[in-house]
Amino acid sequence: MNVAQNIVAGLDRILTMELVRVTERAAVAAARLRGRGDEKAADQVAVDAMRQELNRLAIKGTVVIGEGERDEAPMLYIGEEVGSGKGPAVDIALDPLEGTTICAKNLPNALAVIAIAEKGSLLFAPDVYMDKIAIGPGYADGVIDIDASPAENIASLARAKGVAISDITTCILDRPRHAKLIDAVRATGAAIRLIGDGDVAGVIHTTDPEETGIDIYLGTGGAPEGVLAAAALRCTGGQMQGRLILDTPEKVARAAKMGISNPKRIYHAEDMARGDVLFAATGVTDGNMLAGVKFGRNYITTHTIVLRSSSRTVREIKARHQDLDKF
Ligand code: VTB
Repeated sequence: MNVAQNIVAGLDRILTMELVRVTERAAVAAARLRGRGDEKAADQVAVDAMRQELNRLAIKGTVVIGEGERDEAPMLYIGEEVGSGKGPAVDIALDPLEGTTICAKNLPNALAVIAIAEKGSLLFAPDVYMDKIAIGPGYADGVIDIDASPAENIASLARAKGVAISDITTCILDRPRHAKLIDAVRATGAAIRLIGDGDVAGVIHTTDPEETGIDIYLGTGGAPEGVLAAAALRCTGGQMQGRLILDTPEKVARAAKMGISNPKRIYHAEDMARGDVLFAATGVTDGNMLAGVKFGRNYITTHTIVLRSSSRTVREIKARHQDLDKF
């Protein structure tokens, strides 16, 4: 493939490797504060590290999903311009530490995450809740439906997978708001993996059930995390539907300001992350898919997954960093 074809296909694939450096660096910074009970500090170091590395990339990037509105987040706020400014214009969705509480408690599946897409391709989602449902690749369209009951979705997935309902494992955030959902899933006989935080990982885990043990993600989590998960699913295959929960006039107005005219719209993964998308996630704590950062005497080890939608390539990169000063 020559350079011209490479660019026609979407984003320059060289950026794939560059993104790995970005999440590796954020993950290493956060991992130094694993298990210290200080969520804010862990998040802050991850943000600083990610921003530094991001600003070395040859892109003209705009943060679309970031640390918050400009007035509430000094760095990596929504609308912040990042990158060297010399390169393609891209949208960026990021979460330098997805699962701050998980990291502070040193529990599984904290990640440093980033997605980039061509300018105007990522959903500009307000920081509200999103109702989500996701399954992995290899199923016909229509196997899941956000408007169907949990029992219907689980039965439909079991049929499509050719297994008993009791062989299906769902992933749900452990929150009081999910009490009814949890009861409904338990009544089907399916298993539930309750997670404390980290629904980006929860959704991604559906893409490799044999490795992770998760077949379907259900429930309500952050909308920004929904866009990040959708970006990953665009690359791995799989199906996701999400609907913003705009349950007050204030939220409807906030969403409208961000260009969302239909508050009840159902977004599929391809509506949240369009065109060519690159996605990278590095494990901060050990998880079902990615190992956490390991600090050795002479080197640091990181484990990253990096994905590209136009080629559907899934790469896992285990890096041994011997120049410890670079962090
Ligand atoms: C999830 C999860 C995040 O927020 O989206 C969740 O992925 C949703 O909000 O790790 P609540 O915590 O209010 O339920 C996090 O837990 C934290 O950002």
